[in-house]
Amino acid sequence: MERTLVMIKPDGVERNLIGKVISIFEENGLRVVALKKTRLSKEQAKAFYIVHKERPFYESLTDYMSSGPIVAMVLEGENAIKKVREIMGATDPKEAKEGTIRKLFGIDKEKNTVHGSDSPESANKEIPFFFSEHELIAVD
Ligand code: IDP
Ligand code: MG
Repeated sequence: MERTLVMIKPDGVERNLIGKVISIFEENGLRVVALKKTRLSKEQAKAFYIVHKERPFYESLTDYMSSGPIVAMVLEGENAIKKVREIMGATDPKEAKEGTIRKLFGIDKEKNTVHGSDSPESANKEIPFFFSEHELIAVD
């Protein structure tokens, strides 16, 4: 079993897609072990995306990610990290496969509705960014 950090980004929350997005993950066998709605400050968004600090989209991305509420969750399942990335689809919704969350709901390459950890190392940093150990309720 593996755990990964997922966010529903401000464009998804704003368009009332929380339930639809979580349903897609659940239908694919992933289980929710932690869940919260919150809002990132600009500083928190910059910290979360620090690996992208040299990229041209860093300022815009962190403005956007702090522009409205998000939903953060930890999902668990076999190969959860890779599975979530497949279910989300490519970063740019125009390039995402049919049926993926970003193809279904993404607006553009920035406002692409969901985030998912890209590796075990990322998940190990991103999960504690939002959740303390006692908030992670193991699936039985
Ligand atoms: P990922 O979310 O598919 O892993 P990354 O390359 O890690 O994609 O980029 C992180 C986030 O930064 C993306 O999900 C998207 O919101 C934003 N982003 C990535 N590339 C661009 C771009 O070229 N223009 C605008 N925003 C971008
Ligand atoms: Mg990434």
